[in-house]
Amino acid sequence: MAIQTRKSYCRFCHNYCALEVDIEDGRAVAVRGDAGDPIYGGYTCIKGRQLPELHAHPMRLLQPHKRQADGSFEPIGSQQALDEISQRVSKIIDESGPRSVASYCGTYAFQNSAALAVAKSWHYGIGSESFYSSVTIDQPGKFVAMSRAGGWHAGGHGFKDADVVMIIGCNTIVSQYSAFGGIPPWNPVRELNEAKKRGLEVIAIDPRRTDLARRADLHLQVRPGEDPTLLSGILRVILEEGLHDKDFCENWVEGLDELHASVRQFDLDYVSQRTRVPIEQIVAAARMFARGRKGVATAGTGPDMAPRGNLTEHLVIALNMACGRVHREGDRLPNPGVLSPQRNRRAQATPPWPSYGSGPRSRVRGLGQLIGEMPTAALSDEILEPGEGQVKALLCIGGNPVVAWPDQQKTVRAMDELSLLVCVDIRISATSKMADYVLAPKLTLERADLPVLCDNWYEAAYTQYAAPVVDPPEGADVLEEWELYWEMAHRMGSQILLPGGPLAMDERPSKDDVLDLITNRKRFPLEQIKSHEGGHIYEGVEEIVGAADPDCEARIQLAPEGITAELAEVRTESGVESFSHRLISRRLRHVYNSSGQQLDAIRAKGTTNHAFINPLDLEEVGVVSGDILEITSSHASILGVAQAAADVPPGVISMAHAWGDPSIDPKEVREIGSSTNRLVSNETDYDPISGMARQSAIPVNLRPAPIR
Ligand SMILES: Nc1nc2c(c(=O)[nH]1)N[C@H]1C(S)=C(S)[C@@H](COP(=O)(O)OP(=O)(O)OC[C@H]3O[C@@H](n4cnc5c(=O)[nH]c(N)nc54)[C@H](O)[C@@H]3O)O[C@H]1N2
Ligand SMILES: Nc1nc2c(c(=O)[nH]1)N[C@H]1C(S)=C(S)[C@@H](COP(=O)(O)OP(=O)(O)OC[C@H]3O[C@@H](n4cnc5c(=O)[nH]c(N)nc54)[C@H](O)[C@@H]3O)O[C@H]1N2
Ligand code: SF4
Ligand SMILES: [Mo]
Repeated sequence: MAIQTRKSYCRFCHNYCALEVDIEDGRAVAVRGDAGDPIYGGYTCIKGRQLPELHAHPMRLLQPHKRQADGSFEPIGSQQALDEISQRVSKIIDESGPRSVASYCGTYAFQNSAALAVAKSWHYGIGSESFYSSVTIDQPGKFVAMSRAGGWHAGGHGFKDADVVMIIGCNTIVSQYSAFGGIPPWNPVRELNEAKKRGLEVIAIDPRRTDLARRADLHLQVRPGEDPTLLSGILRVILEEGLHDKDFCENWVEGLDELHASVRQFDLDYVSQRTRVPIEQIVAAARMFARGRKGVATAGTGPDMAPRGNLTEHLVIALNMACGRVHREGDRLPNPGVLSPQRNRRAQATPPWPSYGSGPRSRVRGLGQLIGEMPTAALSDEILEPGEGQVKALLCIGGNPVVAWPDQQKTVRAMDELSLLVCVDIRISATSKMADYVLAPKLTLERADLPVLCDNWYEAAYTQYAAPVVDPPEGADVLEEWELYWEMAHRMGSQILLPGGPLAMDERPSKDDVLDLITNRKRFPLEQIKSHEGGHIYEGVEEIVGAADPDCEARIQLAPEGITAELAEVRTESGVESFSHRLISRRLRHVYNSSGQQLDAIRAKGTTNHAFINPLDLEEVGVVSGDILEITSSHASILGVAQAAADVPPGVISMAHAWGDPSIDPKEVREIGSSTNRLVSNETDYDPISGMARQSAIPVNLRPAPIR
């Protein structure tokens, strides 16, 4: 049979690379980057290239499965499973109230462009505040900081015309992730090389000499967890030397003097000794950053998972705002968003907005909602803690709590305690193997989607619609993540209200209907977007930044409540502890958190999450590459396969999360890796607003494992 080629985009990660898919006999046989795509230009990575294998993989669940009395799983028809799940959910609501039913939307809920909106609205419809997602264990500090400081209506400078970027603990070249002005992730090496040709200067702040740090003009090899001190030192130099944008600060900023007084306490001897960054480099970074006319500082997961992520993110805002790194009147905004509404941006500040502190509270540690979501770092406690509001049912959508949440052993106890655990997962994972029902999802090439998540990350007015290009394998009984919620609402008589209106409840709507209601204020009708096969740049979307409203009284707050006190507290710390190393998180190119570890081409790249460590440290501990280390925090121990790595400085160990299994047999660490979240406590070292536990810069000791 002839091969047919269709366009689609990859959803293995959130980068959404434009693809061409070869289809033979109704099955995808090959994928490659769409070389004609105006944004991606043919880019793909090893993970995306496995889509054909993934769709046909023997581990892939093709039917829902139900746990039996003896603990085994048996296939069950989807309508039967949905009837039973709806009945059990209704019963739990009747007995314990709507709050006892929770959803956790993990990374693959973000990859299906309808899942999050429908899940959230379903919760609203049944009156349950227990909506959780991976956002609150990712970089919650960004939301806390933005809401305290306020912002700039026309947005901050982007990468494309920046003279300088400061990238703090973000490794886009591997993660394809880039927040607020970092390296465009579509083809990061190409983007970086082109920008360097036009003169861009790059400052990387990372304990590890990463792929990005090697290409940077300046690499500050900060001690893990010491970003608040380092950024305070950098700000101190900028403000002491008067390198900030005084006009901008005078007109639009409040609290600069208080912030200056706070960072003045961070004398460079102290900063250097605590962060292990030489004084000359701190001064050079401050001058390089402030010298550029346009530029941006941005942070990733590393510093946001280390202690005081909110403060780090505040200092990032302070660096950008003190240097006036925002779009001004008359600036051209090439992409205010294609799927988003026109906003008529103005060159003015926006006031602080309350993203936390109101609404329902968590029952533990005084935590509450952040951006309308309950804090995932406390969900295991909400399940284990008896009493009014205890979570009894969990719908886990494309997530893997047992390896991703802080405190693995507590998470396992929580999954065990639930009256009902439903997972929508492509496979039997460390979490779904504990479920009562595992529902089998449709995969990427079988689904329609729009890149809602990154609509205004693109630096051109670009979007792409993916049509389903293959059917699920014959005999499969699969559904989409959002369809679970629709089917429950349909049976339970509740509503799902999307931004564009309610979903029809008598007959299941099409995916296009759902996408249309989610993106109801898009610039172009869905039919027009669908008429372009593949990605397309749209004309007439760009905006020119307008003048400030003369009555605008909003100012960016550089010293909002809590900041000066927290900086004073940091200044009193020595940074010394009784552990030899700090364990930092990282991403591996060939896997996506716990996804991909099962595929052949990926397993050929490695079957474990190595403990990367400096050769000098290896020698000191008395092991060689390939030996097994025992890694012990104040909370627990794990095993890790040692791997000498010159890019990791002494005193640091670098390991990816989301590997292994809680019931790991020590002999299996080479085959399935181990979970760094076993080392983490969510009760002793956590953020008081988001509950974010210390999931990077974890103090640990090392020794050769008793078992080799
Ligand atoms: N120590 C430490 N902990 C961390 C982090 C860290 O850096 N260090 N990072 C944190 C961050 S940033 C995040 S986002 C979280 C991630 O947390 P999670 O999202 O909970 O973890 P994942 O491993 O990404 O889980 C994805 C699950 O989706 C399944 N899956 C794969 N494809 C599909 C699909 O097409 N559909 C469906 N329905 N399911 C699918 C996979 O089998 C897997 O079980 O972890 C956090 N935890
Ligand atoms: N290939 C691949 N891509 C992924 C993922 C994956 O698992 N694999 N995961 C996805 C997810 S869920 C997310 S949220 C994004 C995250 O995207 P990124 O934030 O870019 O994640 P990382 O690549 O882990 O980069 C974090 C960097 O922080 C450094 N770091 C660790 N601790 C500290 C610290 O205390 N201070 C400083 N300054 N740096 C520190 C680490 O050395 C690392 O280089 O990536 C996504 N993309
Ligand atoms: S970077 Fe790789 S995994 Fe991510 S969308 Fe592109 S091809 Fe897929
Ligand atoms: Mo993430």
